[in-house]
Amino acid sequence: MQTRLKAGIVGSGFMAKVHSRAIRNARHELYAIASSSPESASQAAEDLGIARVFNTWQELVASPEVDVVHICTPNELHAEIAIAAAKANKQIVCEKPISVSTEETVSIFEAVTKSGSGFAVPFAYRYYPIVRELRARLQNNEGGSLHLIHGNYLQDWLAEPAANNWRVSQSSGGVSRAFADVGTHWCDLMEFVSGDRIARLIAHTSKAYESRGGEQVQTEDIATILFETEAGVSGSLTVSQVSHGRKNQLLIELDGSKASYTFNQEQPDSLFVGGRNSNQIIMHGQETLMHEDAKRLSIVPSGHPQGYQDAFNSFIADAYDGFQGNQPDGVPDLQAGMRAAALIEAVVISAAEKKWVEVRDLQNLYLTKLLAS
Ligand code: SOE
Repeated sequence: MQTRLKAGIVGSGFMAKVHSRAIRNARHELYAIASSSPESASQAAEDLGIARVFNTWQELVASPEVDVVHICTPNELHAEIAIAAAKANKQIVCEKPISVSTEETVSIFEAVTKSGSGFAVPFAYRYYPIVRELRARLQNNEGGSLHLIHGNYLQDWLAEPAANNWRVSQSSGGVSRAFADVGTHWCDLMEFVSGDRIARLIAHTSKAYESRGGEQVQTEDIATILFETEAGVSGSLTVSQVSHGRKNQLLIELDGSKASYTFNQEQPDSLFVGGRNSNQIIMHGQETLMHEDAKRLSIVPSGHPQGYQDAFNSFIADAYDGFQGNQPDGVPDLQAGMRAAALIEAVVISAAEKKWVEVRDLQNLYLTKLLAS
């Protein structure tokens, strides 16, 4: 029997709204909110129907009533809030990227490991039923041995030169922007479905505009990456937030010796399965999917589209299930957050030094150091 946990959200933007719907959908209590000011917190509380407003995030984290802290602020605040929440023995859901530097990520890792807090990171694209079906087919070797993985993550919300956002600034968003913001989603999904990991990469980053709204642009609009996985698979990734007409296209293609697979987040109810003699389109639905992990997340019959919020709802439901001692399959946890930090670090170094860079295994490196200390 699940306990009804009380959630406190820090932040009042687009992601805070997505989190709030998912918390309610999972039948937990949307208890409180704090934001950059009491006024914005009060407005969000009214919009979202939240009873309790805290004037500061510190008060929310310190409240004995709050069980789970959701960090939905600009990236620069993630580490400070996550560390405080860990020290207050809260469960934590922290938006990606979990910090603006590897150093901050390690500090989070140490605080969360010491406190034993649950920690989930919304790499929620793992929760489309079709993604679980793809993962199961790859795990069953139905595609044969993979020899190529490629794709892109293309958006256009920054395609106009006047468009700006806190993510563009290094101080509030971090040294990397396009790759850290969405390239990490692509990498997480690729490693999740394939069971393989990027061992080394070479990256090139660029800006579409040198300034936005009169401010100098410090972070990349575009990242183009070649990589090799630990299993020796070749890969490529293009990330752009300035590609007109591409709203949120996370496209991943995995080509094996027996079949190829294509998943496109903008058409998340179908999986393309390529073959020499014929191709298939697999649709989501209890009666069409073959694997239990996919059926579990398929909450309406085939032909009824499931979307992003449905995937996010499933992510939160599983994260909270994990906070209560169960172990649902595939929850993106602190290790996923650290993995993203290692990839961001490699992309930033490679782009600056124009060379191939090995991706560090931060989790094992710092767990070893922590246990030795
Ligand atoms: C903006 O690029 C953004 O909101 C990302 O921050 C999210 O992680 C992604 O899911 C949608 O686009």
